[in-house]
Amino acid sequence: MIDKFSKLSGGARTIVLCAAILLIATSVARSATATRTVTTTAGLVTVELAIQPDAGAKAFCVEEQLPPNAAARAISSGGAFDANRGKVKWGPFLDDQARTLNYQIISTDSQTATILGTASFDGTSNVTTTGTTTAALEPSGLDSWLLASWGADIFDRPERLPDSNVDGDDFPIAVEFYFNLRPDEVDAHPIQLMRDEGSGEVAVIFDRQKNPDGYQLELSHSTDLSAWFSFDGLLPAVQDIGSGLEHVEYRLPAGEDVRFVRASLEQLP
Ligand SMILES: [Ca+2]
Repeated sequence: MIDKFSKLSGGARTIVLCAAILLIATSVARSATATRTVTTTAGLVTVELAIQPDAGAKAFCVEEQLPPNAAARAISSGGAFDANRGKVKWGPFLDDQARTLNYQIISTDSQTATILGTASFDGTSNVTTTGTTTAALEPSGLDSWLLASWGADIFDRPERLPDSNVDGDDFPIAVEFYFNLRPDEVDAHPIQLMRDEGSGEVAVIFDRQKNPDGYQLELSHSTDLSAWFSFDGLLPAVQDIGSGLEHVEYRLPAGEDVRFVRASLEQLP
């Protein structure tokens, strides 16, 4: 083929030469890389992206496509989560500097998620992100519950804070989460007391999260609202009721006509 072209006119040779330059330019652009690493620590899934633009790149953007029922939090480097499209987006970065970008994934479901991503350089060269493309996701307590209750934009709103009380009932968000109440509707007290007419025992009954995310319930009982006694030593009957919840029933011994139960929720350090 080369011999054949060499016999053509000078103009034809010029065209061949331009084609060669274009091939070189394309080759250089493809040397840019985007590499994903996924790590899980204490149930928290963190994704890290190592982005290496070509020298001389003028601008680049990076995107990650998350699976359904998942959202990104703690996004570095000015990135943002587009809840409508399920995408994490960064940029444009107006230089050719290598960057490490990261975020955490919150999921409402147990799922093995596929994560796809690209880095786009100078608006023309798209590089598919390589490296780890799957992540084992599990519901992770309060954040997963917030995501399921309100959607991904909750992480940008003050209502997510444990002490906030959006619906004006007696229960801040941490309590609504622990007992799986409705965060935007007024709830009745989640702990019920029922006297067993046969044995005279008082049942203390409630549903709660199986994964309370560091929150711990302290219960005490009284007959006169003055002297309070811990539930320590009382062994509850616990039943898995699905959806990440369990049904709990304590029994207070018979012998008292009046019972009061006091509950407080604390977050372990
Ligand atoms: Ca409520």
